[in-house]
Amino acid sequence: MPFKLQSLPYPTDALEPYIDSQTMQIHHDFHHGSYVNNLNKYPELQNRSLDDLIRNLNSLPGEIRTAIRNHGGGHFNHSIFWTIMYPNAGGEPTGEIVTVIDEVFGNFENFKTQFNDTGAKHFGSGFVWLVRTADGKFEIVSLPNQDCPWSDGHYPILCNDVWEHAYYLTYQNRRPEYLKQWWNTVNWDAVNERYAISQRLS
Ligand code: MN3
Repeated sequence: MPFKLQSLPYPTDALEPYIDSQTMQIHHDFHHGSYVNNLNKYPELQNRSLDDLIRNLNSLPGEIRTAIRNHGGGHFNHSIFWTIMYPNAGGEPTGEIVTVIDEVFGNFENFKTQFNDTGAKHFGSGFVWLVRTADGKFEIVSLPNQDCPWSDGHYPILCNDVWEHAYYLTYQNRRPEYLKQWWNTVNWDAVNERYAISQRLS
Protein backbone atom coordinates (compact mmCIF):
# COMPACT_ATOMS: atom_id res chain seq x y z
CA MET A 1 0.00 0.00 0.00
CA PRO A 2 1.95 3.06 -1.13
CA PHE A 3 -0.46 5.70 0.17
CA LYS A 4 0.01 6.14 3.91
CA LEU A 5 -1.65 8.20 6.58
CA GLN A 6 1.19 10.15 8.16
CA SER A 7 0.96 10.87 11.87
CA LEU A 8 0.00 14.36 12.92
CA PRO A 9 3.13 16.49 13.44
CA TYR A 10 1.90 17.37 16.99
CA PRO A 11 -0.38 15.82 19.65
CA THR A 12 -4.14 15.99 19.06
CA ASP A 13 -4.58 18.49 21.90
CA ALA A 14 -1.76 20.77 20.74
CA LEU A 15 -4.01 23.23 18.91
CA GLU A 16 -6.39 23.78 21.83
CA PRO A 17 -8.31 25.91 22.57
CA TYR A 18 -8.70 26.80 18.89
CA ILE A 19 -9.24 23.22 17.67
CA ASP A 20 -10.20 20.64 20.29
CA SER A 21 -8.45 17.34 20.73
CA GLN A 22 -11.40 15.12 19.85
CA THR A 23 -11.98 17.00 16.60
CA MET A 24 -8.33 16.60 15.65
CA GLN A 25 -8.35 12.89 16.47
CA ILE A 26 -11.55 12.09 14.57
CA HIS A 27 -10.61 14.38 11.69
CA HIS A 28 -7.14 12.91 11.23
CA ASP A 29 -7.63 9.24 12.13
CA PHE A 30 -11.07 8.62 10.65
CA HIS A 31 -11.82 11.27 8.03
CA HIS A 32 -8.33 11.53 6.57
CA GLY A 33 -7.75 7.84 7.27
CA SER A 34 -10.77 6.80 5.22
CA TYR A 35 -9.60 8.88 2.25
CA VAL A 36 -6.30 6.99 2.35
CA ASN A 37 -8.01 3.60 2.68
CA ASN A 38 -10.33 4.33 -0.22
CA LEU A 39 -7.46 5.60 -2.37
CA ASN A 40 -5.67 2.30 -1.82
CA LYS A 41 -8.57 0.45 -3.47
CA TYR A 42 -7.03 1.44 -6.81
CA PRO A 43 -3.86 -0.67 -7.03
CA GLU A 44 -3.34 0.33 -10.67
CA LEU A 45 -2.51 3.85 -9.42
CA GLN A 46 -0.03 2.86 -6.77
CA ASN A 47 3.01 3.40 -8.97
CA ARG A 48 2.11 7.08 -9.30
CA SER A 49 2.70 9.82 -6.76
CA LEU A 50 -0.22 11.56 -5.14
CA ASP A 51 1.02 14.90 -6.48
CA ASP A 52 1.05 13.46 -10.01
CA LEU A 53 -2.48 12.03 -9.66
CA ILE A 54 -3.95 15.29 -8.37
CA ARG A 55 -2.04 17.48 -10.84
CA ASN A 56 -3.18 15.32 -13.76
CA LEU A 57 -6.64 14.44 -12.46
CA ASN A 58 -8.36 15.57 -15.63
CA SER A 59 -6.41 13.08 -17.74
CA LEU A 60 -7.45 10.07 -15.62
CA PRO A 61 -10.06 7.70 -17.07
CA GLY A 62 -13.57 8.88 -16.24
CA GLU A 63 -14.53 5.83 -14.21
CA ILE A 64 -11.79 6.42 -11.63
CA ARG A 65 -11.46 10.19 -11.94
CA THR A 66 -14.28 10.86 -9.47
CA ALA A 67 -12.85 8.46 -6.89
CA ILE A 68 -9.40 10.02 -7.12
CA ARG A 69 -10.87 13.50 -7.05
CA ASN A 70 -12.62 12.67 -3.77
CA HIS A 71 -10.25 10.29 -1.97
CA GLY A 72 -6.97 11.38 -3.56
CA GLY A 73 -8.01 15.00 -3.06
CA GLY A 74 -8.94 14.23 0.55
CA HIS A 75 -5.51 12.73 1.19
CA PHE A 76 -3.67 15.54 -0.61
CA ASN A 77 -5.62 18.41 0.94
CA HIS A 78 -5.46 17.15 4.52
CA SER A 79 -1.74 16.43 4.18
CA ILE A 80 -1.27 20.15 3.47
CA PHE A 81 -3.74 21.23 6.12
CA TRP A 82 -2.00 19.47 9.05
CA THR A 83 1.39 20.93 8.17
CA ILE A 84 0.28 24.53 7.90
CA MET A 85 -0.91 24.49 11.50
CA TYR A 86 1.31 24.25 14.56
CA PRO A 87 1.09 24.71 18.34
CA ASN A 88 1.83 28.18 19.70
CA ALA A 89 1.81 29.55 16.17
CA GLY A 90 -0.36 32.15 14.44
CA GLY A 91 0.10 35.83 14.98
CA GLU A 92 1.38 38.23 12.37
CA PRO A 93 2.80 36.60 9.24
CA THR A 94 6.55 36.45 8.84
CA GLY A 95 8.93 35.87 5.93
CA GLU A 96 8.45 36.43 2.24
CA ILE A 97 4.69 35.75 2.29
CA VAL A 98 4.30 39.16 3.97
CA THR A 99 5.22 40.82 0.66
CA VAL A 100 2.51 38.90 -1.21
CA ILE A 101 -0.08 39.66 1.45
CA ASP A 102 0.75 43.37 1.47
CA GLU A 103 1.11 43.82 -2.29
CA VAL A 104 -1.90 41.75 -3.38
CA PHE A 105 -4.32 42.21 -0.49
CA GLY A 106 -3.17 45.52 1.04
CA ASN A 107 -2.39 44.23 4.51
CA PHE A 108 -2.83 41.20 6.76
CA GLU A 109 -6.20 42.35 8.13
CA ASN A 110 -7.65 42.71 4.61
CA PHE A 111 -6.20 39.36 3.62
CA LYS A 112 -7.77 37.61 6.63
CA THR A 113 -11.10 39.34 6.03
CA GLN A 114 -11.21 38.24 2.39
CA PHE A 115 -10.11 34.69 3.27
CA ASN A 116 -12.63 34.39 6.12
CA ASP A 117 -15.47 35.84 4.02
CA THR A 118 -14.71 33.37 1.25
CA GLY A 119 -14.78 30.52 3.76
CA ALA A 120 -17.93 31.74 5.48
CA LYS A 121 -19.83 32.18 2.21
CA HIS A 122 -18.76 28.82 0.78
CA PHE A 123 -21.95 26.74 0.60
CA GLY A 124 -21.57 23.25 2.04
CA SER A 125 -18.33 21.34 2.37
CA GLY A 126 -15.00 22.38 0.96
CA PHE A 127 -11.76 24.26 1.51
CA VAL A 128 -10.73 27.89 1.18
CA TRP A 129 -7.32 28.41 -0.42
CA LEU A 130 -4.60 30.92 -1.11
CA VAL A 131 -3.09 29.82 -4.42
CA ARG A 132 -0.45 30.88 -6.87
CA THR A 133 -2.34 30.60 -10.13
CA ALA A 134 -0.94 28.93 -13.23
CA ASP A 135 -0.16 32.41 -14.61
CA GLY A 136 1.61 33.57 -11.47
CA LYS A 137 -1.06 35.56 -9.63
CA PHE A 138 -2.07 35.13 -6.00
CA GLU A 139 -5.76 34.54 -5.34
CA ILE A 140 -8.14 33.40 -2.60
CA VAL A 141 -10.62 30.80 -3.82
CA SER A 142 -12.97 28.23 -2.35
CA LEU A 143 -13.61 24.84 -3.91
CA PRO A 144 -16.25 22.21 -3.05
CA ASN A 145 -15.66 18.89 -1.29
CA GLN A 146 -12.10 17.64 -1.80
CA ASP A 147 -11.46 19.43 -5.08
CA CYS A 148 -7.94 20.80 -5.19
CA PRO A 149 -6.70 23.89 -7.04
CA TRP A 150 -3.59 21.93 -8.08
CA SER A 151 -5.80 19.97 -10.52
CA ASP A 152 -6.19 23.26 -12.43
CA GLY A 153 -2.50 24.14 -12.14
CA HIS A 154 -2.94 26.53 -9.22
CA TYR A 155 -0.41 25.81 -6.49
CA PRO A 156 -1.84 25.65 -2.92
CA ILE A 157 0.03 27.85 -0.46
CA LEU A 158 -2.44 28.01 2.43
CA CYS A 159 -5.80 26.37 3.10
CA ASN A 160 -8.49 25.99 5.70
CA ASP A 161 -10.92 23.07 5.87
CA VAL A 162 -14.50 24.35 6.19
CA TRP A 163 -16.20 20.97 6.28
CA GLU A 164 -18.36 20.78 9.43
CA HIS A 165 -16.20 17.89 10.68
CA ALA A 166 -13.34 20.40 11.07
CA TYR A 167 -15.09 22.56 13.67
CA TYR A 168 -18.52 21.31 14.72
CA LEU A 169 -17.71 19.94 18.20
CA THR A 170 -16.38 23.28 19.45
CA TYR A 171 -18.08 25.82 17.21
CA GLN A 172 -21.30 24.01 16.12
CA ASN A 173 -22.85 26.14 13.36
CA ARG A 174 -20.54 29.14 13.97
CA ARG A 175 -18.21 28.70 11.02
CA PRO A 176 -17.20 32.39 10.96
CA GLU A 177 -15.95 32.10 14.55
CA TYR A 178 -13.92 29.01 13.65
CA LEU A 179 -12.43 30.82 10.64
CA LYS A 180 -11.43 33.74 12.85
CA GLN A 181 -9.87 31.58 15.62
CA TRP A 182 -8.09 29.29 13.16
CA TRP A 183 -5.51 32.00 12.39
CA ASN A 184 -4.08 31.33 15.87
CA THR A 185 -2.79 27.99 14.53
CA VAL A 186 -1.17 29.08 11.26
CA ASN A 187 2.43 27.93 10.84
CA TRP A 188 3.98 30.77 8.82
CA ASP A 189 7.23 28.85 8.35
CA ALA A 190 5.32 26.10 6.52
CA VAL A 191 3.38 28.69 4.50
CA ASN A 192 6.67 30.30 3.46
CA GLU A 193 8.04 26.91 2.40
CA ARG A 194 5.04 26.40 0.14
CA TYR A 195 5.38 29.95 -1.20
CA ALA A 196 9.05 29.27 -2.04
CA ILE A 197 8.06 26.13 -3.97
CA SER A 198 5.39 28.09 -5.84
CA GLN A 199 8.04 30.59 -6.94
CA ARG A 200 10.08 27.83 -8.54
CA LEU A 201 7.19 26.74 -10.79
CA SER A 202 7.25 27.94 -14.35
MN1 MN3 B 1 -11.45 17.56 6.57
